[in-house]
Amino acid sequence: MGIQWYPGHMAKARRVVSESAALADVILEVLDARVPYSSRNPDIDVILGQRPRLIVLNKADLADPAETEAWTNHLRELGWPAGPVDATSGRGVQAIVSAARGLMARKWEELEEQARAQGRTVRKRSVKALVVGIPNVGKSSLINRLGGEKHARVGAIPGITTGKQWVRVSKEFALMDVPGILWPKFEDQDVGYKLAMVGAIREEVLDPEPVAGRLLAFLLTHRPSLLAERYQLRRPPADWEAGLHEIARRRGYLLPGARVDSYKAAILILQEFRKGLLGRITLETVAEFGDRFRPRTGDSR
Ligand SMILES: Nc1nc2c(ncn2[C@@H]2O[C@H](COP(=O)(O)OP(=O)(O)OP(=O)(O)O)[C@@H](O)[C@H]2O)c(=O)[nH]1
Ligand SMILES: [Mg+2]
Repeated sequence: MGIQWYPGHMAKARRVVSESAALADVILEVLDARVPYSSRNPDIDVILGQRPRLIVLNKADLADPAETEAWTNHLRELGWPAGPVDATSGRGVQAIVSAARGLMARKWEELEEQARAQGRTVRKRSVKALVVGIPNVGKSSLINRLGGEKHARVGAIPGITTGKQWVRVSKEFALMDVPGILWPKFEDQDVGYKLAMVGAIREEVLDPEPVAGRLLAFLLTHRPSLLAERYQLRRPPADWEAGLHEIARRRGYLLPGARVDSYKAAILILQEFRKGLLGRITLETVAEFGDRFRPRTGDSR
């Protein structure tokens, strides 16, 4: 199965993000801590331009903590200010605020210097930060956390935010919430599958079986005990198809004719993975994917 998902509204969303970026002082680029590589828009530098940016590894509560720490360190070594966040509990949010303040302090210095050279003075205004990322990654949740209130609508399916909205979170900060964006083509099908696993792609356009199948194959290779525990499997299944069937049987998902309902099992596995019920799982490690991030260049800090 090929995952291709670029409905018309995505092109519009991309335009909204790009235009909004032009108005922002700082960008918060939200990645999914479980798939830092696949959740990063390959065109992000083009869309955002050279603006101060910091990387938020959200949903850290669902990811392997050791891997999230490794990713945070790796990104920082590449020159990106970065930090893990759990936008549902608010963990890590204060560190992001401090980092954003740090970025802004540098920018104010530059502006003041320029103004002095031109014999003007600059008046400090609130910082405008744009929050960008793939659908369903937690942008609106993060904004609500930063604002300490429910400003932005949040939901478990991708595509909740449709327009743009400035949210003033304090005297110091105004945040812009925009729709999540995907890119027109997944060069690497693996990226599409992972985005489907973490819930960035609308269910209506997905066949859950191959997506759950890929997840099972990953878990059978890397974390077999998690599957055995969650679904009380006596023996590790030989492959993902056997796994899917076994899980369906254990759950009593049966169809007429003594067949198992592997479709229903696939949906269950994806739902449970997304809720963290299978454990804290990172699908992309620094060891395997770290070198796909380039060092920060120019002024994109
Ligand atoms: N476990 C966990 N869930 C989160 C976290 N952040 C957000 N969520 C959940 O993820 C889902 C999507 O959150 P939103 O804040 O609506 O995501 P969004 O990026 O604004 O999504 P769109 O507007 O659709 O692009 C919701 O069910 C949130 O409760 C997090 O850090 N951890
Ligand atoms: Mg949103």
